[in-house]
This record gives sequence, C-alpha cells and structure tokens, in this order.
Amino acid sequence: MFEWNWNSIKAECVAFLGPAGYGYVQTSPPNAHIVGKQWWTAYQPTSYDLVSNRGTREEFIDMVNTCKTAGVQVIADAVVNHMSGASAGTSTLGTNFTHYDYPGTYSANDFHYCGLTPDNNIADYTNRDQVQKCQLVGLADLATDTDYVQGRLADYLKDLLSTGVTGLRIDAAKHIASSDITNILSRVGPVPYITQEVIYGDNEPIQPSEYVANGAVQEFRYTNTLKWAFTEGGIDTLQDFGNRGWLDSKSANVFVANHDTERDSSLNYKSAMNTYYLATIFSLAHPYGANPTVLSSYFFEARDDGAPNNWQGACQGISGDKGWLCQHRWPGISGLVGFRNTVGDSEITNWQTGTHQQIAFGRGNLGFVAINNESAQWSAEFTTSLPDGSYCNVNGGAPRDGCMGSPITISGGKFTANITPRTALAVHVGAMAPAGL
Ligand code: AAO
Repeated sequence: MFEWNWNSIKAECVAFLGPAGYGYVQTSPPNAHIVGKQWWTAYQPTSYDLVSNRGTREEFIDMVNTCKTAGVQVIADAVVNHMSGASAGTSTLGTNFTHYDYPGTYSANDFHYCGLTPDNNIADYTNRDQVQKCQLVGLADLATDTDYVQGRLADYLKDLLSTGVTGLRIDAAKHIASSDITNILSRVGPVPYITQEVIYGDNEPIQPSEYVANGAVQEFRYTNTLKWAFTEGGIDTLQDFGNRGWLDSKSANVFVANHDTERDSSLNYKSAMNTYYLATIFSLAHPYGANPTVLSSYFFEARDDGAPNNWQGACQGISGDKGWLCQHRWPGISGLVGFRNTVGDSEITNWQTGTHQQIAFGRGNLGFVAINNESAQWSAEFTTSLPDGSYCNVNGGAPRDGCMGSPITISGGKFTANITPRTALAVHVGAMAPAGL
C-alpha cells in the first residue's frame, strides 16, 4: 500500500484486505525522514522514531493491531542502508540534522567514506566495494559493518517487531553485505517474513542468491520477463521458471511492478491493452514465487509526484483517475487472491496454448485459469483436472453475493469458452456457483 497513511491502511484491512484473503500488507517506511511532498522523502531516514508523513507511532501500532485482528499481517519497509542525501535539514520529527550527523542516532564515524569515486557515490555497479561502501545516489552510507551501527539497526528492527509487525522489506539490501544483514538479524531474533531488495543486474558481481540465507529476495528478472512476454515475447514462454538460473521459487518474492519499476521500467497501470492487469492475474495464478506482491499505488504524471490527498489512501470518493488506484481491489486481482489461497502449492497441470499470447493451465485439481493476451477472441475447449460442477469466474471478483457474469460448467473435466480479447478467466473449487445460477 505504497504511501497510504496508517489510518487508511487500518480501515482498508477491515473493509477489504482481510475479507479478500490478503495475508500481508506492506507499508511505506514508518520512521522519521526528511520533509517534503515527493514520495521518495520516505527513503531518506533521519531517525528511527515512528513519525512520518504517514502517521504517528500510536497510529502505526493501532493499524498493525487492527490489521492483525482482520487476518492481515504487516510488513514494514525498513530503510537501513543509509540516512539522508541532504547536506542539512529538518526531519518529520522537527529535529535538525546534517548529512553525517543525526543527533541521538548517528554521528560522523558511523558512515562509510568509500574514497573510491570522486564524490563518494556509486559509479560502477560491477565493482562490489563501490556498491556496498559508496553512497547510493548521494545518500549518507551507514557503516553497516560496524558493531554500533549493527546494534542500532537491530534495536530499530526490534522496536518495529514490538509494535506487532511480523514482516520486513530490507530496502537497498544489495548495498549491504549479506553477512552484515545476517549479523543484524541475529541480534533481532526470529522475523516471520523478510524480503530483500537485491536487483539483479547483468554483469554485476552481487547476486540475489547471496541473500537467501536471510530470507526471501525480490526477483526482478521475473518483473522484466513478464513485461517482455506480455508485450512482445509471448506468454506461452512462461510455463516454467525453474531452469533459468533465477532464485528458487520458495525464496523468490515476485511482482509485476513495484513503486520504482512502475515509474521506470516495468508494466504499470498505464500499460496498453490490459497487459498490466493480465500479468498480475498471471503472477497470482502461476506457482513460481512463493510470495507474490500486488502493488497498490496512485496515479502519477511525473516520477517524483507524491501521494494525493494527504496520504489518505481511499478507494472511493476522490476524483477517479487522478487519485489512488486501489489495484488490490480490482476484481480480477482480488478474485485471484482467493484462487491462490485455494490452490496453495499445487503443481501446474493441463497446460494449453492457443497463439503465443494465449495460455491456460490448471493448479492440481483445485483451480484453472485461461489468459487471452490477444486482440482476438479465444474460443476453445479447455481440459482441466477439476471436479465436474458449476464455477464462478473469479476474474469478476470474489463471489460473495453470487457469481459476476455467467458461471462456467465443467463436465468430464472439460468446458468450452469464448474468452474476449485481452481478458482472462479463472475458476477454483473455493468459488462454486451458487445453486440455481
Ligand atoms: C532522491 C533523488 C536523487 C537524489 C537523492 C539524494 O531522486 O536525485 O540524489 O534523493 O538526495 C528512492 C528514489 C530515489 C531517491 C531516493 C532517496 O528512487 O530517486 O533519490 O529514494 O530519496 C538502485 C538500488 C536500489 C534502489 C534503486 C532506486 O540498488 O536499492 O537504485 N531502490 C530502493 C528503493 C527506492 C529508493 C531507494 C532504494 C533508496 O526501492 O525507492 O530510492 O532508499 C540497476 C542496478 C540497481 C539500481 C538501478 C537504479 O538496475 O542493478 O541496483 O537500483 O540500476 O540505479 C534493469 C537492469 C538493472 C537495472 C535496472 C534499472 O532491470 O537489469 O541492472 O534496469 O532500472
């Protein structure tokens, strides 16, 4: 829930996320940061007080507890590689800082001065020392290899856990040696879920696989490959991710877009011809990536555009296409959350293709999905391993009050369908059509 404030997430856990079956909600960074309206101010910490543009410590704790009661655990985005990029300023807490001095938290000897580039900034991603000891885009680089910094970061993470948080996203993990993260986490104790941002780059020495001992790792090759497949390569190339040299499925945190890639490189809500929606349906239906993430974000014109409406996430009531996008509520996305919860880790069965941009597959005998990423209708007979019966098409959303659209009748494992251009169909045993439909 990129940039949503705590009160809004709290309300959304009860109103939608819990009932739809989302297991976790990931928040933007909760700690104090530089002031400003740009979204990325959140990625320039000034201290570990939980006072941000998104709310106070009390509001954060209230949100975490309410979400947990609604069945949704909370992942906090932990910015632990660096402090601010400013030479001096005031924080969201109202205190003053300079680039290498954050009174009460860090002072000059807690930072790396890499001395490897003229401005101490990373210039060459093929140089491991630069990536881990120089400054990422001018952000004061914490000496995460020192006892004090490791202890201070562990204290912050312990404090987050004490609020009830059970998951952490480790921001810019590539810029911290994996062994330093291991050390910090050993001081924290068990953390139920960790995902680390380690962007795979061609010819870079630091590999995502170095980090799996600490928890899940974000697999950006998946993000890039989905864009390629849905826009040019063909989605019939996406049956198997097992032998590409990527992260193992159980360690891979996958997504169609995150808050950076939606601005820079991946499919996003502006993508033509429904490819973003269909790719998200695919990522929830396909078993690769034990932990798929759905981005919920907001309309933007320029890269830096900050959150609308004073960070007050809302899915209704603010002028439609200029506000919060609420992707987590899109019927096909929330419907596929129920699909994924039902099919669990079942293997792919009954893989079928039409053209290169038309695929269908089952998940054991529990679910079946067909994706038509083609500008023509896909009329076919599909073979499934599902029990005979009448199913709701959950691409229309969760069937709380009956199916949206006509039910799909499976007989002898088979059904026929006319799938309209650029749409999908998904059925599972947890969403049978009510009798009489
Ligand atoms: C802001 C201003 C800056 C200013 C700075 C300091 O924009 O102009 O210098 O303040 O005053 C966010 C924003 C930044 C913002 C920053 C701080 O994105 O614009 O800077 O907050 O406010 C690298 C890191 C990765 C990082 C990414 C942005 O490895 O960790 O850069 N992401 C996280 C967050 C992000 C945040 C920060 C870190 C900082 O998710 O929101 O920044 O806390 C290659 C490398 C990657 C590298 C990228 C971009 O990736 O491999 O490691 O990410 O380049 O430099 C293909 C290639 C792949 C390539 C990718 C690029 O996929 O295969 O190699 O394309 O798109």
